[in-house]
Amino acid sequence: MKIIAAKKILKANEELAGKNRARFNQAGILTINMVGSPGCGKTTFLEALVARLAGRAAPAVIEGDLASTIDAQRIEKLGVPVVQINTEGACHLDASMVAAACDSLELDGVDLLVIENVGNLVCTAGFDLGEHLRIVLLSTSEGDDKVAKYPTIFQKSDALLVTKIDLLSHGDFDVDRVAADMKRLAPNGRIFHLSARTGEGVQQVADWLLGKSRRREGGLAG
Ligand SMILES: Nc1nc2c(ncn2[C@@H]2O[C@H](COP(=O)(O)OP(=O)(O)OP(=O)(O)O)[C@@H](O)[C@H]2O)c(=O)[nH]1
Ligand SMILES: [Mg+2]
Repeated sequence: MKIIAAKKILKANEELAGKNRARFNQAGILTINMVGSPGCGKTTFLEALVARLAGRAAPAVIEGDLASTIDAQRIEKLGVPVVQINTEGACHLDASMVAAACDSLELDGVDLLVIENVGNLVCTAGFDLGEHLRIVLLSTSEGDDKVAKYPTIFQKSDALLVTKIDLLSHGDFDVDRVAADMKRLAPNGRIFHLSARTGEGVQQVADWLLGKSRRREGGLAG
């Protein structure tokens, strides 16, 4: 019987992720790995973000889901280049899937590549895709204990987007508790509060990403 150690698989993924990152660096593309539970608002945020990038940066999107092209269709409607990855059961994207998706995306002229990972707060934490930034979304309807209960993904993220803040008055979500837990796990992580429904807070995230993107164009890509 052959046994392949998980460590080996992770090492192979790391190597491929490094190749992806080198490819993005060479093309001057800022790449974002967007993670969060099913339904936390990833695609809706992305739709709102695309509207705020208009005329300022050219985005492209890779959508990851177990099945269906529902999210890719939503992005395609906005006129943004998009590829859908169907993992057929796998609970996260990996670097080889992203490399394959990039081969079928026209990346010339793209400034910002957003990868919407499979909805999952656990498995997505272990797999580098070759991104420059990892952004984790947590919606106010999921509960304010989630950062403490699923620490790894938050620890490994550059920013936390607390989404659906328009629902705050309908529940007991404590934004201060979440911010304190995030600060403890990722002291340098940025925290944004937004509602893709009302648009509140989306511009701040767009400006932050554009700032990062411009720095890459300025030759700081590494
Ligand atoms: N009230 C409110 N609802 C939102 C907001 N953003 C998203 N939703 C709703 O939340 C549901 C899920 O949103 P999606 O954007 O599809 O979530 P997702 O994270 O992309 O879901 P998966 O791709 O399946 O993991 C939809 O019914 C959205 O309309 C928001 O800011 N406020
Ligand atoms: Mg989605």
